[in-house]
Formats: sequence, structure tokens, C-alpha cells
Amino acid sequence: MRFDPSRLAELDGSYRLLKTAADRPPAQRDPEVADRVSVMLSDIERDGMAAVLRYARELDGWQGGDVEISAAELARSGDELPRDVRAALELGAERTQAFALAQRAHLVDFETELAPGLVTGHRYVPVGRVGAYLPAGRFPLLASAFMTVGVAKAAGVPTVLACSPPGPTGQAHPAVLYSAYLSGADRAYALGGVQALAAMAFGLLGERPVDMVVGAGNAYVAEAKRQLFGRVAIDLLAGPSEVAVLADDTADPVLVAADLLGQAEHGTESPAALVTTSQRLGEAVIAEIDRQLPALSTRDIAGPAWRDYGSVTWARDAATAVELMDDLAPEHLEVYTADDAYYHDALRNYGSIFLGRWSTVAYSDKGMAGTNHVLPTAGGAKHSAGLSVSRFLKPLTYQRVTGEATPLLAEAVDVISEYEGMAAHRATATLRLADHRSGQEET
Ligand code: HSO
Ligand code: ZN
Repeated sequence: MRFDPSRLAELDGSYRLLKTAADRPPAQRDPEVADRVSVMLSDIERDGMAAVLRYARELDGWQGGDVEISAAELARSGDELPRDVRAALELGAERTQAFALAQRAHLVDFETELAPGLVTGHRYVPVGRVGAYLPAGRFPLLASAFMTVGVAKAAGVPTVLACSPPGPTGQAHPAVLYSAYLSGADRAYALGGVQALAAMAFGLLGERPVDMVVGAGNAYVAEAKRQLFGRVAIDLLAGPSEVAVLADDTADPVLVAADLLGQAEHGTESPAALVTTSQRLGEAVIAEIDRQLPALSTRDIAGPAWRDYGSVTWARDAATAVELMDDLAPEHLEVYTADDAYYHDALRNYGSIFLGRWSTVAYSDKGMAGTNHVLPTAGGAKHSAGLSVSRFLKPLTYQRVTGEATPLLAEAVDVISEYEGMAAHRATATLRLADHRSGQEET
């Protein structure tokens, strides 16, 4: 997510960068990562669990023992957690599930008679088996299970596996496991990275391969998903987390600065952008970030991220601000203006939008807003929406044709198939036409 003024040449004069992001190319696909992942996937496909465990030992320091976490162990995973953490996680799991179920209720089966005797429709059918990857890197991001496991269960997916890497003790993170438990995971494994995704996709965990893998991870995990795509479905390929704020003169620079730093904290490559119609606000936010940064315990991450990938752009008017923001297509977009409804209506490209001073990204990040935090990054919001209950549901179409409707379909299929030279296709239509004409109705 980076402004490229040359791409926006037509806007010349209508905006000005008050703080520029370093002129680095966006993270490229690294051929070394691609090669390494390709070797790992081939090894695991050939040698099965032996290769999975070899990689677990090599990369995650796995010491032996069962990688599967028993149902009893999973249920007990929250026992040692502070009571308030447990309660907060329970609230997040429940609210994320409630939003997913509400969305599910709006995905309706339908049927329509397109022509007399031609009945068509679709039915939503959940994917059969889903594998969720729950990373536990620098920050464990406890809400990830709500967004993947919990939403898949809300869609009605019968079997959801969860994998999370073992920590130094050989155990997966207890709070990550508790979130997976609350989200309804059917089975859980202390297995990380590429080997976890491959094991789920190749059917080495549980009885059969999963049909879809979801969940964020590092560059290796993203590359593994890219290479497994086709064999399994994936949610999306996530890059560094992003935030953008669209604010006018009415915004509070303290809150805008805090919200920009709130995602810059994810990693030193996390972009944070402000687009504002107020130069005064833009300058106040820049000053405010410099004031807030030193006090943050994560300043060594958020500081370099802001320095290298932070930007502040002044836009002449609301329409220009919208155009700039749609070009940026950020993962998270906060709108903080005197007329949020105008922007909500006009904006087209973002993962999720946060409207008004009381809405902030972290509410969704942690599962409290109910919405999904698995969202497209790096401009992906131009073509895709984030993960939701609909991604786990297949709208399967059907058609039912009566004898009486047969001429309506068969005559044209006869003509087209003959023109294409597809004799067997043609016969499927002409045989029915003949039956219909000879009076063999509805048999
Ligand atoms: N912003 C991340 C999700 C997250 N952040 C969870 C903190 N906790 C990707 O959307
Ligand atoms: Zn976040």
C-alpha cells in the first residue's frame, strides 16, 4: 500500500504529500521463499508424516510426542489463563460468531422459473473440511481463531482442523488454543508453518485432506497457500497489516495518530496512511505521532514502520480524497469526518471500513466488532473482499426442466451444437426433443 504519484498524474495539483513513504518497491515475491516452499511441499507429499515431523523438529524445535492435541486438553487450554482474558476471549468468539450467523441469514437459497417449465436456483452448501492456520509469532493475535475456525463453523462446515506452532515448551500457545476451542475447532494440532498447511492439504492430519486452508502467517505460510491453491481453496494471501485514515478538519489528531500507530505496530513493514482534506490536521497528526511514539513499548516496530511506510497526504476536496483512497485500497480504512455517510457511499476499495470517531480498527482486530479481520492487503481490496461466512459456502446451482419446456432449450442447443460441430452434445438435445414430440411427457 503506497502512493505512487506517477500513477495518479491525472490528479496533479489536487493533492500534496505532507509525509512521504520511503520510495521502496512493495514487498516482492521472493524466489528463494518460493523455491524453499516448493521443496518442502514435494518432500511432504512424497514422505508424508515423516517429512512433516522432520521439518517440525528442524524449524520449530519439536521434541517428539503427539502433535495432536486431545479434545480434553483443548477444553482445558483456558484453565491457566487470567480470568479477564478468558472472559474477553469468550466475548470475542461469541460476537464474531453472531455477526457471521447474521450474515449467513442473508445468504438465501432461491428458486426462479426462468421460462415456463424451466426451474433454476441455487442452494448454499458449506465446504466439507477446512484447515485453519493460527500463527503465534511475535504477537499471538488471539482473535484469529474466531475469524477462521469460528466463521467456518458458523457457515456449517462439518470438520474444521486448527494448527498452531509449538512454542519453546513444545506446546501450542494456550490462549490461541482456548480461542480455537471457543470457536468450535473439531481437532487441534501443535504444528507450524508450511508443514502444518501441507499436512492438512495432503490429508496427513485426520482421515482426509481438507478442502480449504485459511489463516494468516509469515511469508512462507503465504507462499505455501499460493502453491497449494487449486488443490485446496484458500482465503487470501495476506501481506503486512495496513491502516488508512480519511479525516477532515473535525478529526482529533490524538485519536488519528493513535490509530495509525495501532497498526504500524504489527511490523516494520506495516503501512499507515492518512489522507486528509485539512492540511492543519495532517501536520497536527505528524507532530502527534512523534509525541506518542516514544511512549509505546512497541516503538521499535511502530517507529520504523511509520518512518518507512507512513504517509500523510493532503487532498484538495472530498472527491480527491476518495479517489486517492480508492487507489490505495487499504486493508483497514477509518473515516473520521463531518460527513462519514458521504464517504461510506463513495468509497469502493477497502477491506473493512470504520465509520466515525468511536470506531477503531482494534475493535475488529480483537473480535469485538464482530466483523472479520482476515482482509485483503497490498491493494487486493480492489478485487476482493475479506474472509466471511460466504467464503465457506458454495452457491450450488440447479435446474429442473419439464417436457413442456424442452423445445425452449433443445431447439437452440440443437442449432448451436451443430454449428460448433459437437454431434454428441446435439444428440442429448435432439433425443429429448423427439421424445417430447412423440408425446412421452414427464416419464
Ligand atoms: N490487523 C490484523 C489483525 C489483528 N491485529 C489481530 C491485532 N490483532 C490483520 O487484519
Ligand atoms: Zn491489527
